[in-house]
Amino acid sequence: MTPGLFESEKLDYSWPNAEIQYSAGWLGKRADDLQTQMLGLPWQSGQITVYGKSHLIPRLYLWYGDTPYTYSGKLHEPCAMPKFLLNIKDRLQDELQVAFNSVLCNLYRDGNDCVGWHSDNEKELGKNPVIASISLGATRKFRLRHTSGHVQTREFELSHGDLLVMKGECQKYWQHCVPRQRGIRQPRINLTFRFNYF
Ligand SMILES: O=C(O)CCC(=O)C(=O)O
Repeated sequence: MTPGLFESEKLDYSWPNAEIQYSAGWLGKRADDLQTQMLGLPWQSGQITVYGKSHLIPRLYLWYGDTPYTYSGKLHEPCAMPKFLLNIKDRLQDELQVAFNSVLCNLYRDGNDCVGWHSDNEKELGKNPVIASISLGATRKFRLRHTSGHVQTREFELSHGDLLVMKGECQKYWQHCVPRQRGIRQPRINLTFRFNYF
């Protein structure tokens, strides 16, 4: 039986106007094959400039979508999603009743790879975007903090096959990150489906 969305293990953390929905093992048995398919894709590395100095982004990434997308200072042309990602997108759209037209994929090669505090608040994502995030491979921490004073925080351990959805004013009032966890030797893949207006 395919697990229903948020059916068995549902955790909803609601803050005024910002909501996180978490579904453990949402992908079910599909997770293993999807991980293998994702690892076979042509992952890219990128650079960021901080205080005038160029650094390698500490993870690999891929972009698929119907629109162009600027990531790490580089314009990515529209690029059709492989069929196996279109299938995941369709399932998300059905279950969440939200349209997605793109996916940003991250490959954390091991616990040294990470993403720092940020919000997905690019203009192209529109007001209050719904971001559906799927995890594969190694379990990693996913932290959130409120932008005002960073006092309110929340932490999830995201594991193979899990789905976490950020919606409402999450991107306006909250930041998220995947911190370094140096003991982790296994890769983790993250897929964040979104609607990009460009
Ligand atoms: O890897 C994750 O769970 C989060 C990725 C992320 O924050 C992003 O791509 O903006």
